[in-house]
Amino acid sequence: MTDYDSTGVRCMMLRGGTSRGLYFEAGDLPSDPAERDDLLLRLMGTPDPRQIDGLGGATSLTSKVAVISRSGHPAADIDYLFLQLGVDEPTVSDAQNCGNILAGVGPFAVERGLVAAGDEETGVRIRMVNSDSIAVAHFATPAGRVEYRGDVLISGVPGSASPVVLSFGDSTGPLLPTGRVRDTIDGVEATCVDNGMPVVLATAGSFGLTGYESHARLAADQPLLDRVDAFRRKAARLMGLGDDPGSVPKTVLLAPPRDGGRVSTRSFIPVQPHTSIGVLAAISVVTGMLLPGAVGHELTAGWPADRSQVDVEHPTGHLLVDVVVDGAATPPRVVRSGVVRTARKLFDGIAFPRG
Ligand code: NQM
Repeated sequence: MTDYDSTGVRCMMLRGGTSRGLYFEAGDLPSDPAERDDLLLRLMGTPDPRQIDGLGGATSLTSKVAVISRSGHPAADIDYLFLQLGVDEPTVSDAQNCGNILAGVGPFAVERGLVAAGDEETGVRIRMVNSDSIAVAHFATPAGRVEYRGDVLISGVPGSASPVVLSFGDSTGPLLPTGRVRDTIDGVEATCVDNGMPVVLATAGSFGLTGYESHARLAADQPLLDRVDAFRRKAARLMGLGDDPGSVPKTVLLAPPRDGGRVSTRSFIPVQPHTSIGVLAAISVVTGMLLPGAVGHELTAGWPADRSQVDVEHPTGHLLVDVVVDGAATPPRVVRSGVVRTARKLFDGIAFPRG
């Protein structure tokens, strides 16, 4: 049996989109999930609000893990299991996916030799184990090496980097997990939708907000956070996610755009406010809004027919998503979704768990 405390664990840290994660090859971690989770918590420095004795960054967006292996699936090159670790609670959850951490998965697979790089560009077919669905990542690999430098800017990340273009196939679960396009939860009109991320949509006004509040203002409003938590727990039951739904669903409050975008959003993941918005969350928000009868559908009236660059406003800028939905089909069907992100390798080496 490996004594990870003395050998350490091979680990790469990458920024993926607006998140940061520890990326591992599955074979470098214990195969027993309980042992693996214990090791990951000790590497991350969880539980501790400051994660002072580990590699986490003291927020949920920087307490993320990707476990990567070659795939046995005929439509995929590699398997990507996403794990969300707690910060001050010793939790490890596979209940959700993460489209930001996904941005680093293709580059990691090339770095580790799990996928052969093309001379200019590489496409990696990734099975997202959490949702059993396929994503494809395209990124630059001049002379067979991952190029991280580039001129693409994404809101919430300083500087620019090389693009990672992500496209998603069909999500396997139902798009409307409650079976309805609209529900009433705690007297609030809501739409529960899942196109890769379970989200519950409501208007900011129904929570007594404008929808333009800063992250700090929302984070300081404990009664609001309590209300969001109660709301999303009821939504979880209606969505079949059970009484202890972990990090899903995310609540996303909508307001008319005010900065040239198509909608303004404030997301809660699942209780603390997001500094921006998750990738699959934004895709699910736009998917839901496009369905006739959904909360926020009226905001789509002025949207152009081309849905390849829907601009979602969030507290620190904009996220552009590509979503085409066939809302006339029964049940409604997603034709296409995708997004452009960037990623950057931060370190590659051996990480040591705390004892
Ligand atoms: O929705 C945060 C993030 C996410 C998830 C969260 C994400 C997604 O911003 O695909 O990216 O929802 O906890 O990384």
